[in-house]
Amino acid sequence: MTNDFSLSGLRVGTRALRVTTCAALALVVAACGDSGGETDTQSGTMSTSEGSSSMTTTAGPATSATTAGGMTTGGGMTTNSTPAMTTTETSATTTTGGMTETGETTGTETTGPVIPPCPYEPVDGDPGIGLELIASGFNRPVYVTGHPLMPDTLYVLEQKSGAIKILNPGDDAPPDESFLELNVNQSENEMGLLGFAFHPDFPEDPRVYVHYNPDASTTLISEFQLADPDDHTLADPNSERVLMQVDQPFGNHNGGSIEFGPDGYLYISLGDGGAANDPLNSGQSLDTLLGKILRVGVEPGNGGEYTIPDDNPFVNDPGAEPEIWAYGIRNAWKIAFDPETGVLYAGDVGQGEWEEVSVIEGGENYGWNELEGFHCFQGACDDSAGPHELNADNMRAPIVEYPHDGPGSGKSVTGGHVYRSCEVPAWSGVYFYADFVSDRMWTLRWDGANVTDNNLIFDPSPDSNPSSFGTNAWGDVYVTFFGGFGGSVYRVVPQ
Ligand SMILES: [Ca+2]
Ligand SMILES: [Ca+2]
Repeated sequence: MTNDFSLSGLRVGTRALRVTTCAALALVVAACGDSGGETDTQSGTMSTSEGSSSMTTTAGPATSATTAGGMTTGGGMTTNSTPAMTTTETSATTTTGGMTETGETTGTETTGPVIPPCPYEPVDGDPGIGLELIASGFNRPVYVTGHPLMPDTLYVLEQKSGAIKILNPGDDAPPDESFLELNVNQSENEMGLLGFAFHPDFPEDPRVYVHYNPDASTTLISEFQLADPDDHTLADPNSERVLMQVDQPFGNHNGGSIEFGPDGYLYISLGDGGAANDPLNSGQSLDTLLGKILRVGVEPGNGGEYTIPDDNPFVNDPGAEPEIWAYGIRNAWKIAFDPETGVLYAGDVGQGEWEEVSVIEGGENYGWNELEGFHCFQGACDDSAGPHELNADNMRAPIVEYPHDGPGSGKSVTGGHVYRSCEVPAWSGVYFYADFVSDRMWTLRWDGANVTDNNLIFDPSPDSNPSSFGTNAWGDVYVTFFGGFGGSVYRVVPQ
């Protein structure tokens, strides 16, 4: 295998390699989201289970929904009752970034936790978009997110090692040690460790959540505790509490994201279960958790390991699973909230012709397997709905799509994240997304009613197989690539 990674167009930045133009990588890694036409050799009947059999359909928010995953990028400061961190940041009494307050205890009042001020000098205007290499050498990185109080301390998931690696500021490679290491399925390309979220009150509440496949027929949503509440570098591997177990009828289309919403509930993306054409009709069936976005409270309650929000859209429908938030999903393996607006984006991988990004709203039907993108899938339908409009069958169209062939094409969308960093105010609200197979990357703007911008920004990206986007409390956007020379993590930067 020749590695013809070109150094032209690269320059060394203060921290790491900064890529300012598109360099080509020839190495191709097997697709994760998949393209059309695949069939699984597995067979068997689908049987989802809702985790604890004693789950009930009541209870309110399980978490104090003061923040969405710690993303207080709008300048909001949380004022939890006890300081959660005693790192050097807590000694600051004033800041210039407008994002933090003192973490000191004064009299009987305490404030905290403390997020360091956004460290960047804001860039005027609308600069070019660059990607700064932070670190490489990861084994199939599938997600990156910042520690809620230490935004430039990054937690990176490796799909097949099942490990979560912590990148400290300045690190350019993953450490040997892991924050957590799970035993995950090795045989199925799309399975493994897929999703991760800090509790919204982390680290004061020292719990984290993972979405993974321990074997070829199972998805688990589990909670782990820190081994020591004052040590953010290690989770206790023996502290697993399984919230939800879902049977997987096929090896692919497992979804994979978990994200806390601004309401403090955990949102879970599950694919249609797998194979071609959604043979079990999971997307359009409300009696299965497959092919859905779910919404649950993470505290045990009413005899189960999680709770159902009272205002979930199908709680009063006896034929529907009450966890369902939205349906008609094929394989939205990446979903993300805009931390400022609360808009939920999903990149839903298509089968043979169209890739889409949708804005997810409670109770809505996103079309699969009757729609692929804006188009009818195998048979007649109403394909006249415009972006985010409903068709005649009350199916919600995506906000954008792109084809599998031709200019600007791709074969497996990697849903992105929204930029809210102080570094480039002009980019605030921009959603970055990519294609895992064609390595193209785009930005779009959604104003709540219309896509006001949709631009191809890298053709191709500086590394191969963009596998996920992530963010931190400063609102930076990071990208992970499977890569040709060891998986990598980049940060979106002005150039
Ligand atoms: Ca599956
Ligand atoms: Ca759709």
